[in-house]
Amino acid sequence: MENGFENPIYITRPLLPDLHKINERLGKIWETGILTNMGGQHRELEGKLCEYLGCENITLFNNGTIALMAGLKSLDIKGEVITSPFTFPATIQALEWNGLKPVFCDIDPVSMTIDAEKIEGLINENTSAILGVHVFDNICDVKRIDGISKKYNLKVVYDAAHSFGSIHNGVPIWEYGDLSMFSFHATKLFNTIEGGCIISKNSDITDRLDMMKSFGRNSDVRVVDWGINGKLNEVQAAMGIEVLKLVGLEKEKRIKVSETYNSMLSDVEGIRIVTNADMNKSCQYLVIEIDEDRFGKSRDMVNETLNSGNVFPRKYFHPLCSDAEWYRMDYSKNELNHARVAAESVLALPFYGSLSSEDVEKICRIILNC
Ligand code: T4K
Repeated sequence: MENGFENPIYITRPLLPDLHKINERLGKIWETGILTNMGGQHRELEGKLCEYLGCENITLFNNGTIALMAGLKSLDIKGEVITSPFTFPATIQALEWNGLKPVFCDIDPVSMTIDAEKIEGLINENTSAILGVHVFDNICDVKRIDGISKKYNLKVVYDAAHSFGSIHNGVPIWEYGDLSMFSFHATKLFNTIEGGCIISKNSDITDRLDMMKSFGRNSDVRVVDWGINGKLNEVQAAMGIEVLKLVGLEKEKRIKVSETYNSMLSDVEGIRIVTNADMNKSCQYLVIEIDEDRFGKSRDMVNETLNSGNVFPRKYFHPLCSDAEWYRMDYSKNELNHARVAAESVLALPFYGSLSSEDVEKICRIILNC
């Protein structure tokens, strides 16, 4: 099938360890009878992740959304939080569950992260924090955001759901801001099926989160803080330990896949590759931006043509969070021009290590001939 594939090609394929290795770990879990509540697998994964990510403090969670909710709660912030509308709904929902008002800021048209130049204009006496999203592992303007936060005494939280293991300016990405959230969802480079974590340089924050994720109880099981059930269970942790061993090789393979996409698409008029892949990046997504006027076809047309060839990219992130029924009345269309353009023109293409160069070339030919 020159114009398509027999079997569907999705945006990603989760990293799956050898089933025997998982069974061995399941055997250990069965022997102990400890299925959750921070058992041996959980402790082992915490240690392995600290080693891999170069951090000392980590709190594991049952998913990235709950991690972000708890992370925001741990900072005791109130009022308004300036954030990006160009993100997955979870970013905004984590604010809402904390009773915090999202104030949407436009994005930089190149990186597609929050436009740091426009943040100051949105600050008022109710502003308590900035919530940046390292969207597609394009890193926010962390230095400038740091400067703004110091000037106005604001907290800084990063939604680093897409940035597992990313190094920026020679330092791990979690070193920026008060805390960062990473997602371990099945669709992420590193997965625990569902899962996530908060990393902070400040051990007071991670100690507090360790309590908060377990009903706000201290070691005497007295409730002494805000609480929720945010625990990662032993089976998820076992999965994580085995998946982590595969991450390095998977990144190398994804870099090769990205080179093939680059060779086919980077010089095409009207197509821009928004992401980049190297060993310092998470290699999470491969996203293109399509300029309809210059390419001659819209993002939606390209998407439909790919779908008819059994290829299923994703329009991450469309519609904008600010355009969801829930929020839209507060925001006029003009304020978020770059974000609106991005939402109409991006396409996250299939991107995973086992995608062959022949398949990538075929996907690119479908795009080019559409
Ligand atoms: N912040 C940001 C910026 C995020 O992007 C996310 C999540 C979060 C916060 C919240 O983190 P978590 O609470 O999820 O840890 C997917 C993921 O579910 C979501 O984690 C992710 N971002 C988002 C960008 O993508 P959907 O609704 O697009 O997923 P779905 O089910 O359509 O999957 C996409 C494709 O992946 C499928 O077409 C096939 C493939 N797939 C999917 C699953 C679930 C598999 O091959 N295997 C699987 O198990 O949200």
